[in-house]
Amino acid sequence: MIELACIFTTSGVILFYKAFSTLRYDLVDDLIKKNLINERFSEQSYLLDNYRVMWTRDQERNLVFMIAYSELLHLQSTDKFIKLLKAIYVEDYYNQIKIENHVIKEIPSFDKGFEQSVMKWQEYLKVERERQKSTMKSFEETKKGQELKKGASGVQKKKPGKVGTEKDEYTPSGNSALNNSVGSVGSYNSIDSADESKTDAKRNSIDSSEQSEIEKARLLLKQKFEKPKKEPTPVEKPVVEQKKQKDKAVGTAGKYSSQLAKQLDQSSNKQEEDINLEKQKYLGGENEKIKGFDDISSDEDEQEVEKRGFFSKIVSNFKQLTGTKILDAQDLQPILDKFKEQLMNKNVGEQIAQQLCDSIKKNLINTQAKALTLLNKTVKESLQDAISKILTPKRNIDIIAEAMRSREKGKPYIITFIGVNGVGKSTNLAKVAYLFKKEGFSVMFAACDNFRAGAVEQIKTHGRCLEIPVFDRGYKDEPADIAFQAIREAQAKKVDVLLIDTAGRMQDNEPLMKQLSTLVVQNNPDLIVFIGEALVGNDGTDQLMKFNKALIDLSPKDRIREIDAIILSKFDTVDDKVGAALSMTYNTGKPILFCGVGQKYTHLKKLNVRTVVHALLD
Ligand SMILES: Nc1nc2c(ncn2[C@@H]2O[C@H](COP(=O)(O)OP(=O)(O)O)[C@@H](O)[C@H]2O)c(=O)[nH]1
Ligand SMILES: [Mg+2]
Repeated sequence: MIELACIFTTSGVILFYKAFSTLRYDLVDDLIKKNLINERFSEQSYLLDNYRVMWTRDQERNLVFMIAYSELLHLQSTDKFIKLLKAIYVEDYYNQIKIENHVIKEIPSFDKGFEQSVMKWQEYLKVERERQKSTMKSFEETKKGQELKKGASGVQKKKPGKVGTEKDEYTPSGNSALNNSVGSVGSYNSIDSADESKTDAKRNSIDSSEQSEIEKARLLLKQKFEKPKKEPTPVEKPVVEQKKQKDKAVGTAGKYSSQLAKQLDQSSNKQEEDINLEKQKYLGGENEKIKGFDDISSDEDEQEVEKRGFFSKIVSNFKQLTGTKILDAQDLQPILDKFKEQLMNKNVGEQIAQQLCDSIKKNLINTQAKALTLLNKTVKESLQDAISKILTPKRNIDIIAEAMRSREKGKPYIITFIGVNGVGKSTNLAKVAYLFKKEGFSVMFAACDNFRAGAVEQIKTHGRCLEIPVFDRGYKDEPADIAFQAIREAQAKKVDVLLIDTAGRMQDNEPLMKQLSTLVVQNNPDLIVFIGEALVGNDGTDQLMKFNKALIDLSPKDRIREIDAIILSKFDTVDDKVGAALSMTYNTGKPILFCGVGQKYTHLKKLNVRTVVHALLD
């Protein structure tokens, strides 16, 4: 739903303000600071945390129209809504502003105009939906749908509805479209402005005498708003007689009608259409080949690696050592020093790089420099050996086997996902769910991130895409209590696997870490999975270590819980990814359960030794 709508002058006078929830930011202030002061008028939308802030200007009247809404809800055609807001305000309300001696004396209430904009917007969406239904392919008809039908098992059972295009969701339709509605008399009467030409025709057909009357009124108001000699800065607020403004325009949050609230909350209306869009985003990709992650790499791949950069360099360095000479420590040292340096350039921590070099050294001493094939093999095997030692720490975790054991005992297997904001906790939780479903387990989600606006809806979306039930208690209850109730529900419904989503938090925020530790201690999940981003390198290790320490420090001495495993997300977005992967495990002893290699549910892969060796030698 729309969280905020505001209309203000470029000199900072608020003409209308309506907030539908308690916002964590002063979005108006943020917009002014970030964009308007810097005269970034070309941009018309940006993201602040979860809020999509969208605005448009009426240059002629020095007005700014802005709306904000949760990005996660994917509201459609919000650019249309802002256009309507602007058109209605300019046509019917702007003229009612009373100004005397450069002081605003009276601001009209825009509540009705706002409701009218919402209504028009809804009508427009309805027409659009009908139009899409008649022109769009069903999901099954699309290429992805066909692939999915062939490849996926058990996820896409129900007959899907119609889909729209992702592009339609929240991208403003561009400058020209927005500008079209500036001061366009009567343009808001036309709902069908998907066909802009119709609107134009309407515009042109307006009676010219009426047009000139409006033009006159406009001119008059423009004069009224003519700036005083001293130019005010965009945020400088002129003196305003606040009383009327206060009563009528400002602070009306909470007073909107329930009918309006329903219209604003489109989440149920658009479920059908949107869920197919979401499915397109997350499902599919089963047959996709992801570089470095195929379990069996072909001989060709192997030869490619051997021919390329890093590996061939080391080997050719060894080759330069003369003939039948038996290699000793002295021969190897300069080459290994170089190798170490290159590993460190690939983001591998120094200690790890040293360990890898030591391992090669140990295996190469006393071999003959001449035997090149042997050299190739030895370097590679030494690396494999050393890397598998690092990647296979104390506890090797097989979640499928563990879940099976729980199922045999008649208990749900419970995993809690933790980590800082935006690392991919919810997305990877959904990927793990997909994996479990494919293996025939019944799954349930617990929506325990009830801190970030829209987080519950995000999990519900995944739930709908995967046909997995979601246990949620909205945004009020304590996460630990929600988890507790979810576990009871999972037990009662004999669900095999319960996946608990939690809110992101910074590792140094003690109250929030305490909250997390309470959730963990009270509910004792089978597995605590830390989600870290592959791209943050050393910071990821720091986050992981601090999360782990906080859990240990904040749990009671007789029930200490630690992080059990790591999922490294966004592996697909970095080149020197293996450095972070090795460091995290090396420094903490926690195994890497999976790597997230994209946004689809199938983009979850096991990090095997071969992948790392390839990446290091590439
Ligand atoms: N490229 C890529 N994007 C990812 C991956 N995992 C998550 N994301 C994206 O990262 C963003 C944040 O993910 P989300 O699950 O909401 O993070 P959370 O705040 O930790 O729950 C979303 O846009 C995801 O699609 C991944 O493995 N690769
Ligand atoms: Mg999340």
